[in-house]
Amino acid sequence: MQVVHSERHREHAYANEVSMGGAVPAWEVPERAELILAALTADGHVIRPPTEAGLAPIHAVHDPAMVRFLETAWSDWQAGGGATTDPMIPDTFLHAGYRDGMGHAPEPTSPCGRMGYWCFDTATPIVAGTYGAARAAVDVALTAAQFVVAGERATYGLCRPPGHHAARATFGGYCYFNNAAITAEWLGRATGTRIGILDVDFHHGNGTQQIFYGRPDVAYASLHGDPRRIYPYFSGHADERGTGRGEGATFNQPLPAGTGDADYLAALERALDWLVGRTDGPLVVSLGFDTHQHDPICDLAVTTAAYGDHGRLVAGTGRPLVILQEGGYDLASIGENARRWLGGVEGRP
Ligand code: SP5
Ligand code: ZN
Repeated sequence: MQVVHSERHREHAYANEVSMGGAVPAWEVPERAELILAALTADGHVIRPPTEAGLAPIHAVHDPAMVRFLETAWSDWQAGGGATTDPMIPDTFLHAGYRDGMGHAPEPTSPCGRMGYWCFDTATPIVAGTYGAARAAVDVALTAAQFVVAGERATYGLCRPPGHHAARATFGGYCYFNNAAITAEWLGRATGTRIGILDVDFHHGNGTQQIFYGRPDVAYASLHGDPRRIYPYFSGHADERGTGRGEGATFNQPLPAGTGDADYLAALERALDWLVGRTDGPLVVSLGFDTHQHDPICDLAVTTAAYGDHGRLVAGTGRPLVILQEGGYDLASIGENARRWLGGVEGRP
């Protein structure tokens, strides 16, 4: 299958993220994408560079002021005397309760203030190459989507950084632009169909859900670790089903710790049935391998062999597929997991 990849992801690299107030080694590292690329190249997939899509498809989904912040954050930080090569990580956040009953806060002018205004966690640093890599990841996703519009049955975008935690006007969770949401929005306009998004990253795709929560034309289905115990904690409960005209167009399946292959596959079948019943166009897949049994920051128990079954099942819907990389942090298995998943889509053992 056509695999779209950009080397620009390498410019987005930092040593640490902050977890419960302390620096820990970063999990979302360039090697993740390099290992997937090597495995897919060895498996005979055709690797393509992205074409540049520009800002319009990003502005169709994200607040242009947040896009502007991401573009200028690093240079403003440097110009303002930050004068350090340390990654930018916020220390003060716009919590929902802060301005309860007081209306909207204006965007601050200082780099630290702006960081906390737009970013919602301490695991999503900005470095010099972050914006370029995030733009390239969007181009990767949209180029994969263009192949599907041109008639390919399935394409894979090796997006890095990932995207599904980025909402209309806030970013976090290793994500800056929501590659899957931008792609779904673009595909809906290009095809005039109702698009489905299947999110099988281990974490709830809070950003994707938020972007389409009030809309009937894009259906969102997610399987994920139960937010009562798992990041991002504040969304993904089973009773979140959309709102207004979007009522019923969101499907959430929280999963217990230790969920293994049989239970995961059964949940995946239910999510696919639901999506096929509510859409008539391509499916965008937010694909994470952090459901794997050896993932270092997650707690499910999916095996490498089972990812072939996942790909086969998703392809069995008969829908065109735009498959986009999200998370997955076990470097020992990530390449083989990707090879199996895409092999399953192509009906290979
Ligand atoms: C795209 C994606 O997979 N984003 C995930 C972001 C998770 N970020 C922080 C996770 C904090 C996990 N703390 C785990 C403690 C494990 N002992
Ligand atoms: Zn994840």
